[in-house]
Amino acid sequence: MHQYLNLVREIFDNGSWQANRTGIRTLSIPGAMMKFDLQEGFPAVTTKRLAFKSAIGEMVGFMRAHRSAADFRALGCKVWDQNANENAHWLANPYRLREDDLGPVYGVQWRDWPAYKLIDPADAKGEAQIADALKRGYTRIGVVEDPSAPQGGPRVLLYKAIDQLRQCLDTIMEDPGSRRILFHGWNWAQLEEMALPPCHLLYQFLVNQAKGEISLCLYIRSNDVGLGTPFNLTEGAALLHLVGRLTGYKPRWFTYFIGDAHIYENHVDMLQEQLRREPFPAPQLVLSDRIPDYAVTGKYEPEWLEKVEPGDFQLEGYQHHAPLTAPMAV
Ligand code: THF
Repeated sequence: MHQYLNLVREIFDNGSWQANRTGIRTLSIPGAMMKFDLQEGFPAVTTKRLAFKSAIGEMVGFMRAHRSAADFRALGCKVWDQNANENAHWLANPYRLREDDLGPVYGVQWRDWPAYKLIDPADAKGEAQIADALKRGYTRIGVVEDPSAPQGGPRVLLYKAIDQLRQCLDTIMEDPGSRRILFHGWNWAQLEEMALPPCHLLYQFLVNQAKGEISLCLYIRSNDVGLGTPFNLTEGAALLHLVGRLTGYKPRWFTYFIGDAHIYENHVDMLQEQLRREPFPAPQLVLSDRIPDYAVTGKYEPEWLEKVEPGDFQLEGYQHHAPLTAPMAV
């Protein structure tokens, strides 16, 4: 994991101190990239002990569209507790439903992105549009006045929860050459309903049919390099392994783009200690045999996106230095 340490070094060398929402300053750089060949091993941080089970639990919770820190805890992941219950702004937010609620974060958008259509039934193509929407799984909610329509007038309102992740898998199976196999977390219509707007927010899969490989580009608008990056690397790589297994492709390139790459002031000691340590060789990720391998069965079973359990992911040959940790900025 020299790439991780190079990023840490680059931030120490070139970063600027910035104030932010948390009140704990960060040393930040604008824009960074890391690229991993998953055939060479799994991008686990080795210069401290990676909380692998916790990170995998978080990814499994996202795939199940969880929005409660309690659900993440039940999967072995406690990292959402503080954002759910200790941020004063969130505690005062009218959209916070109850203790442990996070709002419609990550997985809710991945699996249930709320989509609406307003169709003018009087338009020449209105009936055809409504028929098309119903065919696509939209539900007719009712008739409303559309204030944005130039002449006013009634509009048929239709709703559907879009399963972006499932859509990605279906497209990998049906149209692997597509350059549109992506899911997005940045839903402007619901940002204010979330405990935290998404940091890792754009995932794009790329298939190389000739080589039988699948790759992932991930964009993270803001990344806490001390705590968040090791988790997000683990999760993206694990997701690519899982999607590859379910669709019959070998996981290959994992490219990781960061917008604001930063080190919190109270993580400086931890990361300087990591720079003094020599990284160990990358471990291997082993997916359990329970998860059907499309390349073997020839049977497409996307329901495993929800059925998969944290224990289905194991790191083999993970050598690491002594544990180090630091507080999360809320
Ligand atoms: N807020 C901040 N400030 N940084 C983040 O990275 C972050 N996230 C998620 C939401 N808000 C964030 C939460 N992700 C840890 C790891 C990931 C987190 C938050 C915290 C953490 O404390 N890790 C410790 C212990 C983990 C454990 O034992 O479970 C570690 O040492 O790795 C970015 O997605």
